[in-house]
Amino acid sequence: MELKYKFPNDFWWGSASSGPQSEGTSIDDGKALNIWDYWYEKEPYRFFNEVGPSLTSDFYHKYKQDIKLMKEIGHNSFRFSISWSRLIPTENGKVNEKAKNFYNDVINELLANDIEPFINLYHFDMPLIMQDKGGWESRVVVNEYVKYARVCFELFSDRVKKWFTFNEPVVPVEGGYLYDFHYPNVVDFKRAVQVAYNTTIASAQAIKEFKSLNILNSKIGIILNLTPSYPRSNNPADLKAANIADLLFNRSFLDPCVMGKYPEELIKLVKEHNLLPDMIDRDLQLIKDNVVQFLGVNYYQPRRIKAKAFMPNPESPFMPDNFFDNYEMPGRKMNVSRGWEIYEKGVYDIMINLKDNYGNIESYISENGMGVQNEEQFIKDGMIDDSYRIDFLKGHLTWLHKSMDEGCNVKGYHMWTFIDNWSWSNAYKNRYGFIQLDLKTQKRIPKKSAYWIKEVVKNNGF
Ligand code: BGP
Repeated sequence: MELKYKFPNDFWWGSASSGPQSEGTSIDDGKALNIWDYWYEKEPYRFFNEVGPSLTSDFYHKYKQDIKLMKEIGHNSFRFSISWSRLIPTENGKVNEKAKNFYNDVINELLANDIEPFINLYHFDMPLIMQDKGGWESRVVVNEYVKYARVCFELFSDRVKKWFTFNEPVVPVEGGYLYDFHYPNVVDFKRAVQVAYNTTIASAQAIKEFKSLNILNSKIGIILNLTPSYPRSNNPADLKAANIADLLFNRSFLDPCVMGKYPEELIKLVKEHNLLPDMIDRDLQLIKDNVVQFLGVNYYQPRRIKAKAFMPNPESPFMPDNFFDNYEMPGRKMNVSRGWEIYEKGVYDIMINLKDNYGNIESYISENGMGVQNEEQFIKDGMIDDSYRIDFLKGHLTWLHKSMDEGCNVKGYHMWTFIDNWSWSNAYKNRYGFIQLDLKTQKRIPKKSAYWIKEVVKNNGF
């Protein structure tokens, strides 16, 4: 078959998922509460149709079935996360044997099916006991996280060779400390900056631990959601606003994690507004010495920015949005279910930026996907015809391929996600999977896109 877009033979094809969104059995087998379990207990009305994280797609019990399906649709790699509150449920630091067995079984099952496990250590799921100590605002919690990371490396790195310290660390900052969509629902820019800073320290410290173990043929990185900030126009006011959004939401993590230092402009901005976090002398050296060895890029949507139209209300909390307005570009293509713009070229722009300004660090698309509501309406002969998802995939893969043609160091593409999963406060509103999950029966039914990706992987292109 004549292929228009051919990918390298060792390209990582697969998908990504996370513990809190797929494992279910939230507090069974010795698992302790994390902030999602707790928040749902306290305020179930904050979750779509009041569906919480206790069952999800029950990966905890159904992992064998799921891994078999992954194999069937051609996965050669799969990223999941370890749940800190499952592995180390109490303050004494003791490992939960049942959790250890579960993760060992998952890893072994993946390897037996020739699927390489990529493990992420933290996917928005702060253990409640750690949140009670101050969460990411506290250095005590940073140290506890580093101990937990070390336990994971020691338990699993004989078989797991790709590790990540965090998934999208800026999201808990935005959700939990600025915009009220994660627990603890704080709205406070200064505390948000402290949380962001401490997360970066935690990541660097975990990388230091990892390197000290000299694990053969392995590497450790971080997963960042990079949302290119496109200015409305070339008007200097728009350019300035877009640059600030980029500094706050992309470069605040990208620069320290990949280049080992914060952008001067960001430091200046933070200082000018009295937002500087508490720091310890050796921190900056730690960051410098422990950059990531590769990078996962999550990409869903661009950020479009214009200069602020009005003066902010001086009585309302000081926020990142004091510096810019979001811009709704006329004619933009939308995924209306999620309310996110679809802009396939974003993938290319991100990769070119990494090539030109970040040493062409080895990277891959670690999440990209399309959450659609009421997918049952597209059922034809018992199968969801998600042709819109296939178009979405094609569009993004085409631009990714172009970036590779132009020399970007891209190693793979993981879709979000394998099976419809629990999407935080959106719960099961929008469905992302290659595989449909029947919530009532827990039955797994491949969608059209599952058959499409299977062919793509088989041919290494399309
Ligand atoms: C990313 C997260 C995932 C996933 C995805 C889709 O930010 O890493 O956990 O949820 O976005 O977003 P949502 O579930 O909010 O629709």
